Amino acid sequence: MIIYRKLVRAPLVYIKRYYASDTKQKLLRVGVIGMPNSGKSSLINCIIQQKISAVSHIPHTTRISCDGVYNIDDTQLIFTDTPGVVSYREGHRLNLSKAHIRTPRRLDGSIDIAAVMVDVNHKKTRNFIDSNILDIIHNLEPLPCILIMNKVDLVKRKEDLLSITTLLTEDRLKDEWGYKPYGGYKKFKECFFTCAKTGEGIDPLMDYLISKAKPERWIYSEDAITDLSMEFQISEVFREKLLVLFGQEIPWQVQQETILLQEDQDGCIHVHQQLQWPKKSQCRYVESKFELLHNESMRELEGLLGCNVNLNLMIKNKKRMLRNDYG
Ligand SMILES: Nc1nc2c(ncn2[C@@H]2O[C@H](COP(=O)(O)OP(=O)(O)O)[C@@H](O)[C@H]2O)c(=O)[nH]1
Ligand SMILES: [Mg+2]
Repeated sequence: MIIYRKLVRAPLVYIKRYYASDTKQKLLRVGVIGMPNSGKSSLINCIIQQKISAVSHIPHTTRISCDGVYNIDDTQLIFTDTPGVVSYREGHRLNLSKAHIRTPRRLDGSIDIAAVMVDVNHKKTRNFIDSNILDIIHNLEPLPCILIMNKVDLVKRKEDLLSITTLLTEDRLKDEWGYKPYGGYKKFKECFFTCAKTGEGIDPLMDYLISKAKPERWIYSEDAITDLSMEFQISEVFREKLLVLFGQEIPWQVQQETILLQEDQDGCIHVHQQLQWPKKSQCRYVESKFELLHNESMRELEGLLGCNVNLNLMIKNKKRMLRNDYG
């Protein structure tokens, strides 16, 4: 029987250096940074082949940084997913937490290489590297930095990729009026074209990263794939579904709690998840799509836990429970 009650990170054992008998271990820690919605979480999920970070079309889906771990032969690659980079002013306007804004700016010392992700389908932002991101990579110097141009599947005129690459690999110049409207960073060590949805273009990226790993002891054990606790991953499943189904304030004002996780004799896991909102109208709105939310979440949980799941989803406001025991 497994029972989790608090939203906690994985046990320290994963975070401590993993001392295995093999001394030939190699390690590379990759910090993935970029504008919101460029596909950072999708890329890491695609590499790890498991959803460890919530993904949605809504910016700022990723709120905290987390690690995705990929082990191959004697090499461990650790991908640190980060919230999308925003300026302090924009962050305050959107009411994002300080941690959310600061996380991508605090990678120094915890990564060996920075991977800057750009959405090449976004016509307004694909011709330049955002000034906040430039500041981050300049601060990380002399750490190597690579460019990942994502969402190539959505670019109809493939020849556009050539001009975008040229612009992004030239320094973005700055004068007394600020940065020029196009340009990027001359010192990118390598550029990659990827589609994080299908995995296209990931192999050359992985080959490159594996070749850059240095002899060092692994940080995570062989079977760890993330530093997030199972309970956190479960709560992210619901948050992602809320973002995809509702948008607006519904996903942002929810209070989530996994009350109980229990495995029965047949190997089916019973998940009791409580979602709570301050207003009754919000609960009623969620109620209107309850079945969809329940079924989609259960399907995703079965993939995550690798077994049958019985989901008891409770939607509450502060005073009374509106729906109970759907599972
Ligand atoms: N078509 C397409 N969509 C993508 C690709 N990568 C990410 N997306 C979509 O872009 C949106 C934002 O992705 P997400 O990984 O959450 O971006 P993040 O904010 O940078 O972590 C989601 O709707 C993804 O499904 C891609 O390569 N191709
Ligand atoms: Mg993300």
